[in-house]
Amino acid sequence: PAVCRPVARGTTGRVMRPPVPPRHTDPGWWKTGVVYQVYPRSFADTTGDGVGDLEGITRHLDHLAGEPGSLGVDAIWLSPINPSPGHDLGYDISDYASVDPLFGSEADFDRLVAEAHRRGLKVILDLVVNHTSDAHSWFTASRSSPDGPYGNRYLWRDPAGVDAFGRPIPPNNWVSFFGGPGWEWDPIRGQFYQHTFLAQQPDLNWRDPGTPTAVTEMMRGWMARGVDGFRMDVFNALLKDPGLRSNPVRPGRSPWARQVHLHDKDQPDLPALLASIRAVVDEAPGRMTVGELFDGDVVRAADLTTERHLVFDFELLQTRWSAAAMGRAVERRESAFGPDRWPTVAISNHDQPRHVSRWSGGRDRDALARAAAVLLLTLRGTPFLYYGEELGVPGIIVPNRHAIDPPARGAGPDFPWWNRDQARAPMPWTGEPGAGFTAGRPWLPLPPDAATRNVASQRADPGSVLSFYRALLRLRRATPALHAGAFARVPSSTPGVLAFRRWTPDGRALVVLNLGRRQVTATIDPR
Ligand code: TEU
Repeated sequence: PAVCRPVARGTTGRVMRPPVPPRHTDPGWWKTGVVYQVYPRSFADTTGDGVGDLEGITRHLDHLAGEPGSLGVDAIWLSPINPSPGHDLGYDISDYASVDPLFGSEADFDRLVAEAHRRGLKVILDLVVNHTSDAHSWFTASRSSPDGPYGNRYLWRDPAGVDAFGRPIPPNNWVSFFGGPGWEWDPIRGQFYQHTFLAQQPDLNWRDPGTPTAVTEMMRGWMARGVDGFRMDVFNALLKDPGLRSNPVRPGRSPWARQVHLHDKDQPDLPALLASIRAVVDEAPGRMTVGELFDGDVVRAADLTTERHLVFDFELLQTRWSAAAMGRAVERRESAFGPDRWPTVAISNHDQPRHVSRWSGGRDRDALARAAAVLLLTLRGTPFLYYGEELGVPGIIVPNRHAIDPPARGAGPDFPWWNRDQARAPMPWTGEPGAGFTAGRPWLPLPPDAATRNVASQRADPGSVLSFYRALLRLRRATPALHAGAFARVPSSTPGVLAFRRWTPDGRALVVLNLGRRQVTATIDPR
């Protein structure tokens, strides 16, 4: 079995020092804290419709913070809660200013924020502004009145010509990340519109001055209701090449991979746009953003990171569970970010296979879950913990023909796609039939082992994955080296072992992980 020690003692002595750094040196919750990602559909259903809701989140806040038995995280990030036709399950928003009735009322949201704040939890919303839903009133107005105030709000273009059958040809070669062309012909306007994701997710034109004005006004509205930050969906794709030039092509496994994405994302004027959006967030202290890097590497993630504004990179998420590979990934991150920029640590989210299933490869799942917890919570950076990982929940199996995730339904040999339903199963709270998640029929199957692997059973078991997370989070909070310290790898010649040190001027920690399949005795020289 994989053996892990949350924080080992080095040959040089004890690692745990008294907590509480002086307040003036505390760089902020966004840096030292731990963010817990809630996928609202799957957290807790209080109405019996089988879909999670805001009231369900509020009722379970004690699981996260505020009482002695809580996990002990610092913030929650809610995947989108705005009204949406649901083609991409909330990532296609039809009204930015309100709460989807599927999840409850405006009052439910305000109560959730108040109850979270009462427990010291910050609240981060998902800001999905690369695109809207095609049901958004901006799009309806844009497609019907090219000369009206919303005429330029999306990326409309005339066809490049017509094909042999008289059908309009798209303006350039861009493709959708979710398969198929990146342009959709709109018979109402008689033009194509561009979409990086589904045709029901038209991309906003961020070069139309109306777009930043409307989006920042909307952000101010949520901040006025107490929101502490935003996770910015595919934030490096907001701006496109003004001339909409075709991308260069290259060999690859899918249409998306067969292009160099020179012109449909990562434009030179992106940092200036981000600075203006981040300035709005910084209008009051204590707020942050985390940008989701879309299809880019860790160097790009580091480039776009600034003070108080984090970026998700997917280096660790895409690395296999081996000490050598993980060690290299960690070093690439460290050298890209350098000592002055602060990374994030994410090993699972709503788009990726759950790491327990992705990495276990026949290993003991609980041991893997614990070792992964150590990685998540002791590397340098702000950890983002995906709901259910604290129980070691495995992925569920949903065949593509039953998939709810839209790109999975279009998967094929030229469009390989991981069915994201598999990471979105309802949270198991109890061993009862609906797992304490719902009194009705859950929108996705419950995890297969929900009857035994759930919050109630793990709370009562000091040897559970949940108890391990809780203890580790407590240790992390009490140890400045772990939540704020510098990082360096410690060499080990023992196969399977990954070791590193973390330190501040007045405390240090040594972390030793066994990623191998066998129990080993490692000699570590922490120097
Ligand atoms: O995801 C963008 C996205 O597809 C990438 O994060 C991708 O998973 C990564 O590059 C690895 O291949 C965001 C949301 O997280 C996702 O749920 C939405 O479907 C998508 O944007 C569109 O809004």
